[in-house]
Amino acid sequence: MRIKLLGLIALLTTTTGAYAEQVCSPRINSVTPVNRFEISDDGTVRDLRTLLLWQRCPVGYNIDDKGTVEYPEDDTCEPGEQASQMPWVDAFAFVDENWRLPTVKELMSIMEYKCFDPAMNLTVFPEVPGSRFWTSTTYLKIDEVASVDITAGVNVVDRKVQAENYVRLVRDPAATP
Ligand SMILES: [Ca+2]
Repeated sequence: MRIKLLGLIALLTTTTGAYAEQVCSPRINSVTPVNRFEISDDGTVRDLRTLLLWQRCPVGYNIDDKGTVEYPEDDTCEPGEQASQMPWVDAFAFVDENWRLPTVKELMSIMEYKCFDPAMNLTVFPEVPGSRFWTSTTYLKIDEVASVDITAGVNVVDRKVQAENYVRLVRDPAATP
């Protein structure tokens, strides 16, 4: 047990690099297998369980399918011109009549608990260097918002103005033609 714990500490302390190595447990069943999703060639993905439509990359990144639309395993999120990590208020510049910030419950619904760093299916949602994503879920304390740290797939609390997090937009099924 002690050795396992030390191993975990070593793992946590060595994952400060931009692209850390994702670790997945073969003993835990995947909750976000690829077949739960319908990946489109426009950078969006439909979650067939919740019917929500997600952007595969955060705001500020563009999907690169590497010329193989039918093979999502090699897809990456490439940084574009826009800033990608921003204060909570700035996220609303990317919201329109269709795309919005997810609630904390919605964002937690695409976490993959089989994996750590990040706790996400990287075929469906390609990796980016940071780990915290904004949600639309606010608290009674006026300057605090729920965000999700995808390293372990946990709900955390961030300050609206001081923190700079990623934005992954979501769209309701009814808003999709
Ligand atoms: Ca591809």
